[in-house]
Amino acid sequence: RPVLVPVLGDQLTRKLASLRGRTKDDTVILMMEVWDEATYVKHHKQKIVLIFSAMRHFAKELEQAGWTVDYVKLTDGDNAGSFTGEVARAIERHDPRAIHVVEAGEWRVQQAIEEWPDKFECNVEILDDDRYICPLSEFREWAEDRKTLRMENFYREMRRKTGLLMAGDDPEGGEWNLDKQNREPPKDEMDPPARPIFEPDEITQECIQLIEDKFGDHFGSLENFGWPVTSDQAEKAADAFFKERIEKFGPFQDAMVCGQDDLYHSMLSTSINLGLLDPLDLCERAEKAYKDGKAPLNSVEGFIRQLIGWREYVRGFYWHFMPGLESDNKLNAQRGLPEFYWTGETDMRCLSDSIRSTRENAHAHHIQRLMVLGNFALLAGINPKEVQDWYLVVYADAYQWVELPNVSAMILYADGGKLATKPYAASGNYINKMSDYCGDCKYSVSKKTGENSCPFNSLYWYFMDRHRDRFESNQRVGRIYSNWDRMDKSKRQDYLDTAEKFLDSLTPADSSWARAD
Ligand code: FAD
Ligand code: DLZ
Ligand code: SF4
Repeated sequence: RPVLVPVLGDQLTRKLASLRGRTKDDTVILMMEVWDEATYVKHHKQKIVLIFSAMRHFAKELEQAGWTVDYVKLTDGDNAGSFTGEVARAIERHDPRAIHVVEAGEWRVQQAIEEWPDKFECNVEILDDDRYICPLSEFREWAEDRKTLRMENFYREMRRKTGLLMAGDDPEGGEWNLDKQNREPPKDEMDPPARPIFEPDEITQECIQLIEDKFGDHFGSLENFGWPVTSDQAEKAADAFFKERIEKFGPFQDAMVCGQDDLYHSMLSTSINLGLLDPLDLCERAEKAYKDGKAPLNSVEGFIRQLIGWREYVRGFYWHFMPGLESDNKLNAQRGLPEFYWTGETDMRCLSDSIRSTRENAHAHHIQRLMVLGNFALLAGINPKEVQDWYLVVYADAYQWVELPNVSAMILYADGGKLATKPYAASGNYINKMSDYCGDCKYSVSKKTGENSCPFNSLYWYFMDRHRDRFESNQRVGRIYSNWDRMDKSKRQDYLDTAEKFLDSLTPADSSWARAD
């Protein structure tokens, strides 16, 4: 009797703990396209194509290497629709002596897996996902010892643990974090090389047909589909980043240019999250680029911090604070998501361009997600549930373990400040400084209130005034209230009226964009 190894859609690597050390004649690998996963939110079409195509390619590679793969397609007649249902059917087919499965990335799926030992008669082993640098038990231990959790402290531990950019016990170059050097606004002559686009092959074409057919009403366009769907393609995408873009990755990390969707970002998150790329290997390549004199320390440190700092930190944070994190709403934000998040139809140029990129590429870069789309949702007081659904739907790299901490805690402050020391709230001034959006916008960024004033300006004060009780004592933002208090009463009222008028003009989105009725 074989061992049954279910491999989930975001576990696409032969280095997976459940596959390592197994022999081919003793193992059946089970991969499942299931309705539950494809529809728990109405994912961007590119996201489903990416996952299905990458799963199908991975299954083919395994089969070519001599493994037995039982691959269940979405349209297979008896498809049970869920992971648990499909494992039950596979048990009937293969009569395994045991099931070896790597823990799921997401709470929802892990809850289901944890029922398997009681549900199924064979032995079920749930293994740690050791593709991450920090096991969940280690994060828990680290977090339980502390009153406040800070990414920066966690990150230093990860630097020590991995030895990346370390000079003995000290950080390479004397400083742990070079973020100060990574805030350059865009330059006129910026001309970032395009990332490689991978033309859909036959397998991907089939997935495109399937998704158009079954999920044609989901958000997003499939025209630009060019994501890596195999580890070979993902390695090529990484090669291009290390050759052409890492040098300027750091300085322009927070820059935004209308119509330039990739800039100097790696564009590797979809591949990393699927398992096609190993994050530690990427960090080692980045470190080598520094040591070989091909990239400056601020770029390399910035890249490594995103991966062994932020990425690992949000994963630990997610599991530490679930399931409460999902329903947290400490700022009591109740407004519905504006329809323009789905249609892109707004005169606010920063938002419409970020939404265009999201629709065309199933991607927007970090500062668009944080300081344009996120900042707006925070200031306007959009309820966290709708914002969470939106981010989970629209990005090809979105899985709840990484989306939720970024959305709920980082942008919306819905956790009450467990993750961020201050709300990421900013007026139009910030967007103007870091982008070329404002010049051609219908709104005037220099106008603070009234007709055609940039909505971020009045929304900023509307937000700060609304949450004065909470933020006045905050060391990092409390000081701004003296500016507010120095303004004439009528000016303050002007800000609040302008913001309210703008908010009243917004059409709320229909919930059927994100979830089936
Ligand atoms: P780069 O800028 O090249 O960064 C390199 C890598 O660092 C990324 O590939 C990613 O793996 C990692 N990284 C960077 N920032 C973060 C972060 N804040 N959290 C976790 N990992 C990070 N990333 C996702 O992978 N999935 C999501 O669902 C997701 N949702 C987000 C929602 C919001 C509101 C915000 C502010 C950020 C979110 N991010 C998410 C993080 C980040 O925006 C994306 O990882 C990044 O834009 C992906 O593009 P890139 O590969 O070019 O990243
Ligand atoms: C996101 C997704 C989608 C759309 N479909 C599937 C699927 O049909 N089969 C599968 O194995 N995985 C899918 N995924 C990714 C899963 O949601 C992912 O494996 C979970 O995040 C694990 O927690
Ligand atoms: Fe965005 Fe305001 Fe600038 Fe328009 S003026 S692009 S709304 S920040």
